[in-house]
Amino acid sequence: MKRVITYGTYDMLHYGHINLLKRAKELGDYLIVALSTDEFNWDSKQKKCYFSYEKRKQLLEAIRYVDLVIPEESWDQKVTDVKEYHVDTFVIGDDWEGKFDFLKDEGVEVVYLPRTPEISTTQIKKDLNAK
Ligand code: C2G
Repeated sequence: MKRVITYGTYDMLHYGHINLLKRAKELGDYLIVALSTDEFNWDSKQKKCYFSYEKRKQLLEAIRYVDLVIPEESWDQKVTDVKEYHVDTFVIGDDWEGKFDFLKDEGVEVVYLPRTPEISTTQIKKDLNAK
């Protein structure tokens, strides 16, 4: 069974997120999503989520492509995660191109997928404020 992992905040879930998760699942048989906790988002990404971790986790678990959701609490957990979950492939959007190539040293395939254009949580918030 080929195991794939990806990481993200996934706030205000939208079709760009779904496109990523769909393509990630197509790379294997089992997809793990490491979901950024509220604390990690705020402390490390200066992101304040609209939905709490629990709500974002609930939404992700309802997606047919997602098999397991685990918390992302630090930038450094990826090396231990890929070992602990016997991951074959790490995948993330190409806005992160090159940033996680160190995982290749753990024998993990690293894939950067093109982002879906014109949609982002930031854009949604901007558009709603403009109304
Ligand atoms: N994404 C996408 N197309 C968009 C928006 C997002 O493909 N229009 C992808 C991102 O590239 C990422 C995933 O959807 O792979 C989740 O996006 P975010 O929630 O913005 O994740 P991010 O804040 O980039 O967190 O350790 C890595 C970080 O946790 C990644």
